[in-house]
Amino acid sequence: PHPTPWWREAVIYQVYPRSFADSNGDGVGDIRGIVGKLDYLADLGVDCVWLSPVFASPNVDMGYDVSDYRDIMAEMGTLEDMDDLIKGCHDRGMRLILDLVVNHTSDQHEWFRQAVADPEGPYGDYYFMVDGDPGTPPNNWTSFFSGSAWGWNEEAGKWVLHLFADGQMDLNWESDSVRDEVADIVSWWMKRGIDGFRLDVINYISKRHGLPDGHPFIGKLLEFIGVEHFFYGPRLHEFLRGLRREGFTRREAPASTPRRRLPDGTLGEPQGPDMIGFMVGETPGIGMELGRLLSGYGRGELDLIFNFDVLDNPGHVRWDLYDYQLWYLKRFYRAYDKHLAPSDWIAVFLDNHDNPRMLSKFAHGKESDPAVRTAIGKMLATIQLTMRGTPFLFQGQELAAINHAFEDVEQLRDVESINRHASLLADGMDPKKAWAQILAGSRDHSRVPMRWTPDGGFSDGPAWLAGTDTVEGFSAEEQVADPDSVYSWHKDLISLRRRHRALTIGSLKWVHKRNRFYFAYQRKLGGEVFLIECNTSDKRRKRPHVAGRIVPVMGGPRGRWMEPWEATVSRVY
Ligand code: TEU
Ligand code: CA
Repeated sequence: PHPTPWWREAVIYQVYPRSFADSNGDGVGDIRGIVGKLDYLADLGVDCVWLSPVFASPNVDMGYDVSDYRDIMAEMGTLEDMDDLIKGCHDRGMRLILDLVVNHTSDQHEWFRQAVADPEGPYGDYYFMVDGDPGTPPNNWTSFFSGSAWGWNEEAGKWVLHLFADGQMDLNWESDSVRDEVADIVSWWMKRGIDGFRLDVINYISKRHGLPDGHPFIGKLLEFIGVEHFFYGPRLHEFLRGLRREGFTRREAPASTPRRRLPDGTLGEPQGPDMIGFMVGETPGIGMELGRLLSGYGRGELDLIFNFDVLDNPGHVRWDLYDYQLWYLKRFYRAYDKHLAPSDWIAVFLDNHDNPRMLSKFAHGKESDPAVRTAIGKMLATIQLTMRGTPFLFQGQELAAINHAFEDVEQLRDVESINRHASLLADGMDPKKAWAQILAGSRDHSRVPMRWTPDGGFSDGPAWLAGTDTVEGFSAEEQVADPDSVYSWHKDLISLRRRHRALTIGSLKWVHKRNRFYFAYQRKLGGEVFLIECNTSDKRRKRPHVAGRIVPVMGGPRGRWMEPWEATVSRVY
């Protein structure tokens, strides 16, 4: 039998560095700021930290447009700071993974500059540069950030493909040199001590040969034209296997390795390096079946993928203002459970930097009530931290962070929101309606600065993105001090997981599986059985009967009635 890979038992915490902690008062979060909060993360009990991009970047898309993969963004610090961060994580028993954005580079990247300066030269095939008439793009593909996916480049006198913003140029993975460069970047960071990467839109890297027009009907369904030609391209599996083999497989010893964290939370000796860096793929639109092919155990591709189907009810997109029906969450995880082989594993996430807060989606307008906020915050934590899979928390979830009441597009900083708003208006949409859409779906909701103290505490200066929660009791300082807070609930659950592997690698069996509101299952390993029970509705409901002697561990007592959004974790004897 194979040993369980570390990431199957880990709790991973996503940091959005720009909004986490600012060490020098310029309003932009930085690496020193994160170093200063490592004890906070270690106390919470997370096993691995994932940083959204910190590489050199002109920040057209907040770091998802990289101009140098071997350097740190000026306002975030230096490579030395990064080395301190790696070591600081490892010394506390945490791993550190970075964000690899290699479907595209910034137009400021040296490769792109060389490519446009000399399209016949060595960098000429690094991008999709196509001859044509400046009035007609090579195909009908649209950009995820509005308009055509093609931009006319004056210098090269060619069209260049960008699936995202104007300055995010798609790399041509058909070029052997591109694949070698990416593998070298990964090895370089792995040697510095990084434990793996989250791979940005990694399922988009192989484009159908000839770049044919997208089908207009599919385009209408998906809202973007051309997706069927690159969301699962012909050479995707081959490229992923190559990257794992050439980049993620260690050939050199890393500069540092994480200390082992023991079940009681104390630290042991440093561990030997992982032979293969961890790979979690961001894979929009991939679904369960294709997701299995990309991340199946032993396939030599990705370790995990993110399946975004959980984020919205069927028939809705994130720009719709609607009440998310929580029964769908149960259906989603049950479907997964039915589809998966015992060797499969999933990433369990609810929030990230690309979405409004799920807590707000679930609260149906009631999240301003602190009791509702706390109840839903604990319930979501319970599901996320006891479901069979690897939980990915996003910063602020442990504080029950909610959406921010932005008042005007001028307050937003995200290129997607800003472009979309402009394009809706240009299409003649009523301004009120356009703003309602943006307010429902803007990625900036999750990007407002972390609230460390009641007054903010993120920075001594004005933050790059305004919007601090002001509700009493929900800053990190207050939450840490309160044993009944959402933060403490997270911390207790994480500690419980570490002491009882039934909650991580144990089997999962649904209880009353057809009940729409009773989200309940047992986790079992050897003789140990846990029962997790959540009432995912906003009404009191009678607790269904479960056999056995049931002793609450968290959230008891188990009354005859379950309160709205109540969650309990019990032992079953
Ligand atoms: O996101 C890719 C992605 O497809 C979406 O989730 C994205 O937010 C967009 O709204 C599509 O409609 C990744 C990153 O997570 C995101 O922050 C980047 O902007 C994007 O790739 C480009 O690198
Ligand atoms: Ca700063």
